[in-house]
Amino acid sequence: MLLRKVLLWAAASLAAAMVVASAALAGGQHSSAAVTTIKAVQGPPKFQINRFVEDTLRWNKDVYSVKSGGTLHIVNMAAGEGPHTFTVLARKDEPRTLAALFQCKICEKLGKAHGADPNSNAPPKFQYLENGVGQKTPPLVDRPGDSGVTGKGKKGESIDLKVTAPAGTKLYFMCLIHPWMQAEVNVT
Ligand SMILES: [Cu+2]
Repeated sequence: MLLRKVLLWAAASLAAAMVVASAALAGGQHSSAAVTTIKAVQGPPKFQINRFVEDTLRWNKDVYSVKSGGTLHIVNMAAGEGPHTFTVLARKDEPRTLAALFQCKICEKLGKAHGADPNSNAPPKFQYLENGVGQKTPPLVDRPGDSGVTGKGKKGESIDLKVTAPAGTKLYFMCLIHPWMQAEVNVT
């Protein structure tokens, strides 16, 4: 793969809150719904012999929209490379160069806060972070350091995060495990 997995870890437990999932299915693809679905997806790898192999793992969109007070439904539809994290970060902390992707400082810092051991596949101690601090319950999403792991790394696993940031906020987010997975949420 072009970019290695930065951290190898899986979630301790599945999120219990599955109620919102059905609401997400019913909600469809409105641009600013009460429930916005964010999917980790992956197409077939692109490659050219003796040149490169390209990892196509990504979020299904670059820009999402959610109402303040609404819910983000994060789904792992790309479990071939384990779980994903939805992690809000300051724009200045987004890795934007190849070197920054390979040596992702914010990923190391927040991976540590999750209680992940980069040298093992053991589940992280905390599935969630609130403002950069590990906890077992989902954060209220409104600022950098709010984070959740999708699960153990199985296809279809999901978490639901309530957005409390006021309308007009732009939330930049990434996956700590695959740092090129970056997108944003506009709160309306
Ligand atoms: Cu990921």
